[in-house]
Amino acid sequence: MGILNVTPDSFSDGGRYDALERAVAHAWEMVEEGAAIIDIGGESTRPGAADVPADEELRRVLPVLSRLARELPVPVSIDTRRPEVMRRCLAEGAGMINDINALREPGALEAVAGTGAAVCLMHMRGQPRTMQQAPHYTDVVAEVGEFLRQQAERCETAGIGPERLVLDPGIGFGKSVEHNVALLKAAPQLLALGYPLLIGVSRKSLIGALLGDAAVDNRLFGSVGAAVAAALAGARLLRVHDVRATREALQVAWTVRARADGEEQ
Ligand code: 8Y7
Repeated sequence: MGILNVTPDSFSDGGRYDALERAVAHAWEMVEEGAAIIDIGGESTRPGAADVPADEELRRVLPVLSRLARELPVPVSIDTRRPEVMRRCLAEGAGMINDINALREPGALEAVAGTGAAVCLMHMRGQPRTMQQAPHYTDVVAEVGEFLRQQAERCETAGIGPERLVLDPGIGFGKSVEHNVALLKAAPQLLALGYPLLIGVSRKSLIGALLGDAAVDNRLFGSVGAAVAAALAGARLLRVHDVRATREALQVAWTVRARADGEEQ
């Protein structure tokens, strides 16, 4: 899953892909590099980010979506928490909703249920503005797993079948470095819930911390390492900025693993 930020304040792209043509070109580039899904986001959800009103989010996302949904050979995902944005984007051809709030906003479940769209349910403790202020868990893996199980059940009850669901422990969303590492190691427990797993670690502060305070521009190799580790642990989808680097690393790691296991490639 290639990340396409259309936020003026996105921390790692610096708003460079804000303009429509550049966003479309960047999406195509990621597809040519091997992305199987493009995830468009119009609200910055980095720690400390301010809320964006729905009309502003739509103003950023819709023009890019309407081009990409028609042009791209792969599905387009919309990274949003807002039911109104979900509805408009699903009507415009989005194939997936990536919700860091796991469809908890009133109306979000209903916005998605009657469509055929896929949904990524992500765990987040607190809200982006404050979530990194001393997050506490007694057993982070059990608590995140239980949250995801409940939200998936809520979706299935509303008619969103398991084939439409993806779960994500939400690396960096209300978690310390230790919590994040524990969750990355816990892929087998999370997979036991019976849904595919999505992991997003690309350029995150976790990578910076594990490398000893590496700046955003120096997190590529660490991000690729984390993506490969997550995939080998069982993650099916990886949300990344650097598609080519990740895809090539995965291609080699996967081939070696398959051969080592004596499986077909
Ligand atoms: C994630 C995400 C972000 C993630 C899913 C960033 C929108 C922060 N992170 N969605 N979104 N999983 N599903 O650094 O980890 O990209 S925003």
